[in-house]
Amino acid sequence: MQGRFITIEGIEGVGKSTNLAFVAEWFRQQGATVVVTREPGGTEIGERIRRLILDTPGAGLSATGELLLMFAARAEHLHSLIEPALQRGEVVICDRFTDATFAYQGGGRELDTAAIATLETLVQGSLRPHLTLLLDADTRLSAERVAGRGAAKDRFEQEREAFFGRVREAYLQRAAAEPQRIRVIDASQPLPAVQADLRHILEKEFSKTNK
Ligand code: Z5A
Repeated sequence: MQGRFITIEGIEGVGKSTNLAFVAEWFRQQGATVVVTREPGGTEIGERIRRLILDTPGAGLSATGELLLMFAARAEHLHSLIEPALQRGEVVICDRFTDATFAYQGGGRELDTAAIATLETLVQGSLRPHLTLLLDADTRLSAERVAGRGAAKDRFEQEREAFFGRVREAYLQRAAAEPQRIRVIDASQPLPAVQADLRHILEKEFSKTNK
């Protein structure tokens, strides 16, 4: 199988981590070498930037500072992990990528999306995910799932419902603009139904007979 770049997106608690493992296992069963990673993070520098972003109290980090840190982490991630793995022909599955920047910093923080697009080109050149799996659920359900985990809240999880409403809307607008790349999955369904939808998409896009 050729190098493939798959990203998983959605608002908090929709099941990205849960389903990332499912998607990775599906590719392994196809005989692929799989690299699982996340953003912000994925490299030593990226994980340090992640802690800076998620743990710094709200007033301590401006929206523009947050945006630039996301792309700084991404530049390191692409350079030292994602691009080399794709060049080796591996499948990279990433928990969030630049669609999250358009959704959170563009939609949620209301920063200029044209500026985000400029940074995207600067950092990534023409590299874009081959497939993006957007897990979609309403903000109340996602907040319930996050609360159900009982862990301490990071900077984003402390945001209000309206913030996540804008984030969700920005994701859905991106999916409507790029339906071939971004596939929307109803994440409010029971997990077996979510995974049946994921399997269906993966089989259509990547199963051995389709290569
Ligand atoms: N961020 C940004 O602003 N800009 C960017 O460019 C990037 C990121 C890249 C960290 O992301 C933050 O960074 C993120 C946006 C910002 N903040 N927020 N919000 P993260 O991915 O690490 O954080 P997260 O979105 O909060 O992820 P999460 O909390 O790990 O959620 P998840 O991975 O989507 O969900 P989960 O842990 O798999 O599932 C949540 C619970 O629901 C869990 O108990 C599951 O067992 C349960 N679950 C999952 N699916 C189901 C179904 N179908 N039915 C019932 N229960 C389910």
